[in-house]
Amino acid sequence: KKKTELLDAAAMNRALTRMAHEILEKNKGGEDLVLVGVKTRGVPLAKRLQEKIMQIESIEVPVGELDITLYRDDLEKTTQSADPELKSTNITVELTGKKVVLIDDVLFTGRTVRAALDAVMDIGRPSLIQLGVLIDRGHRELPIRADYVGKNIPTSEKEIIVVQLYETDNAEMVSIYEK
Ligand code: 3GP
Ligand code: 5GP
Ligand code: MG
Repeated sequence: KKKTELLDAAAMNRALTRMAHEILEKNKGGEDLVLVGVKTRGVPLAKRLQEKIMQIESIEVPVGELDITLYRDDLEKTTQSADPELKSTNITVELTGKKVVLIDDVLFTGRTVRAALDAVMDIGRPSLIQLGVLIDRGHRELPIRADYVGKNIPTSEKEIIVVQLYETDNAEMVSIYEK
C-alpha cells in the first residue's frame, strides 16, 4: 500500500541514455542490431532506445514487438506455476544473422525472457541475443541475466515495482509498493 518513488523522469532518461551508449559500445555500433520490445512497457522503452541510438550514431535500428502474457489471473503470486506464453508478435524485420536486443521493463523470475527467447528463435536465427531491462528486481528462477540494466532494485517477494511511462500511463516514474 505504501508507495516509494525510486526513479523520476530525469533519472529514467539518464538510465536509458546510458543503456543506449552501452548497447552501442558492446556491439561496436548499431550495425545489424534489432531491438525487440516485450509488451506492454518494453515496447515504448525499445522505441526510446532506438531514438537515443539515432541521436548518438545516426543509425536507425529496427524495433520489433513480442507480446508475452502470463496465463494466470493472480498477479499476487510471485513464483509461478504457470509459464508465460507468447500471445503475438510484430516483427517484420529479418532476425537471422542479426544481433537481437530484447527489451523489457522489469526482470523478475526470468520466465518471460525465456519465453521471449523461444519466440525469437522460432522467427529466425540471430547471431546473438542480448537483454536490456529498465529494472532488475532479482528473484531469478532461471539462469538468465541482463546485459543492460537501468537500475538494480533488490526487492522482497511481497513488493511490486510499478513502472509508469508517458506512452502507456501518462506519468513517468518507477516506484515500489508493499503489497
Ligand atoms: P507490462 O505489460 O508493461 O510488463 O503483467 C501485466 C502488467 O502487470 C505488467 O505490465 C507489469 O508491469 C505489471 N506487474 C506488476 N507486478 C507484476 C508481477 O509481479 N508479475 C507480472 N508478470 N506483471 C506484473
Ligand atoms: P518474470 O517473467 O521475469 O518473472 O517477470 C518479468 C515480466 O513480468 C516483465 O514483463 C515485467 O513487466 C513483469 N513483472 C514482474 N515483476 C514485476 C514487478 O514487480 N513490476 C512490474 N511492473 N512488472 C513486473
Ligand atoms: Mg513487462
